[in-house]
Amino acid sequence: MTDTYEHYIDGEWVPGEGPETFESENPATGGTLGEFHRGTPDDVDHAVAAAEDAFEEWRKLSRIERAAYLWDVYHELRDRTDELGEVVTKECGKEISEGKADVVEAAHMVEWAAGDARHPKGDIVPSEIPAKDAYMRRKPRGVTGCITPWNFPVAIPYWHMAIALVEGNTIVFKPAEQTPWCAQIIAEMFADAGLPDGVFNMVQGFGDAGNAIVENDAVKTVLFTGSAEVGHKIQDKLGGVPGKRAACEMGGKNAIVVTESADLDIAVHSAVMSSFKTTGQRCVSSERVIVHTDVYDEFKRRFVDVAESVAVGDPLDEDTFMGPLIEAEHVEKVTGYNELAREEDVTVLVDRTELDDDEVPDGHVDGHWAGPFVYEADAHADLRCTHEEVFGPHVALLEYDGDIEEAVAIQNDTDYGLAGAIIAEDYRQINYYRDNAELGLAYGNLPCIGAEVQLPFGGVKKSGNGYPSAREAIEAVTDRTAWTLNNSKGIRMAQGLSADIKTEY
Ligand code: UN1
Repeated sequence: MTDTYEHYIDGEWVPGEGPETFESENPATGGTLGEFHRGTPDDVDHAVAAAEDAFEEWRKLSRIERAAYLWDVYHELRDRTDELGEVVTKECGKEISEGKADVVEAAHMVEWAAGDARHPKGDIVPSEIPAKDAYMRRKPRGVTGCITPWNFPVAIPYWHMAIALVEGNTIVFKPAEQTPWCAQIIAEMFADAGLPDGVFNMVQGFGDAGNAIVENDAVKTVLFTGSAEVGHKIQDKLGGVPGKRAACEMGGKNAIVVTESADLDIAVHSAVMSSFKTTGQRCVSSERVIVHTDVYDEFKRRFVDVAESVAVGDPLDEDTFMGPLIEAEHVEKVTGYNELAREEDVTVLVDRTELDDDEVPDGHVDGHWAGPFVYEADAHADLRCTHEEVFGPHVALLEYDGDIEEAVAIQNDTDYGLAGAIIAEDYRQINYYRDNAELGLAYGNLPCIGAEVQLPFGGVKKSGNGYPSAREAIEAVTDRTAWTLNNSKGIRMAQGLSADIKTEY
């Protein structure tokens, strides 16, 4: 990439009002991938105005007509999966199978949304009165702001946008500043699909641009996926504003529970996948493994063995399991939490925070590396390291002695409630966990990552308000109308309410 890439507003590529540009960096090498104009609040306001103008025409199309544009995007995502997977890997550092899976997940979401356009919708609702027909309708809410993270730079924008568009909303998209190249390609795909001007707009930039979306009165819905810190600010700002809606999906301090009945092959495999895939940088990644004392020593030995040897390196190399962290500040954050754990007196079992020189691949010394950090801690102690989200390969082993109630109490001892898994062969333990773990996404005998797009995705407690992905996203971007039609010439009311108009004469 050589030019300075632009915003996409009202069907045009524009440099925007601001003088500043920023660069996209390859986190594995520190090299520059491209230069981008930095959007200002004014650019956002232009984009919102364009989206507002486009809304009236766009909402008049049928859902099937709107979905037709998305099928073009779907085919492009499918045809270019390998190429775009490499772009994802280069820009956000996920190893190559994950880079491609990000694009596949995006295609699945577009397929779900566009396919859903032909499905019957709504409910027919009975009435006490035979001549009344009642049914539910959904209407698009209008301009939708989509603020998305870097860790799924293609998939998550489509989680937000595919459904919002099919439902008849128009979009202002503010991608993460770490992954503008992926966002550029997303915008090119919408431009290629020939969406009417103003239906989709993208402003590249930082938090000030995101904030301008949140603060613009014409934006009816904000879809946000990212850090709890930012998500809660958005919820606080919009929570009390009539007519505004914020659907926020944030992080977790997710856990895997391994009971005494567990198959330890499944337990170790699931815990390694959950903790180290994406270098621990999924909002569903697990940073706690809660293990029954009867199987603790064997689990610990096997988990530590893998953590010591798991392949950290060039994410484009198919033999790599973990790529780099996203950026230098994030290495500092993760390193800080690893140091904090030591200060909190945990027992460190594996510390690959700084990789050995021979582990860093040639040409990658300026990458943002940090390997697994594993420790054991008291399951009942009030430690910051076992309660705060690190968003990295930082894992606490927490031993428990007791029944499943005890394990679930430890699992629930967090402000968050996004994802978790139980590894057990005893169905009573599994069912207890299913019914009592405070989670939006719960798994049995599986890693707690890798949800498919047709599942509702989202958390409880501090992790969010449970809207994103599939059906639930439809609720976020539409308003319901309960519609009742009288087919008779007379008016008859329900509940025995008199319809007689009584006069004095
Ligand atoms: C995220 O963790 O930030 O369930 C999103 C998964 C993916 C989405 C993860 N489908 O792991």
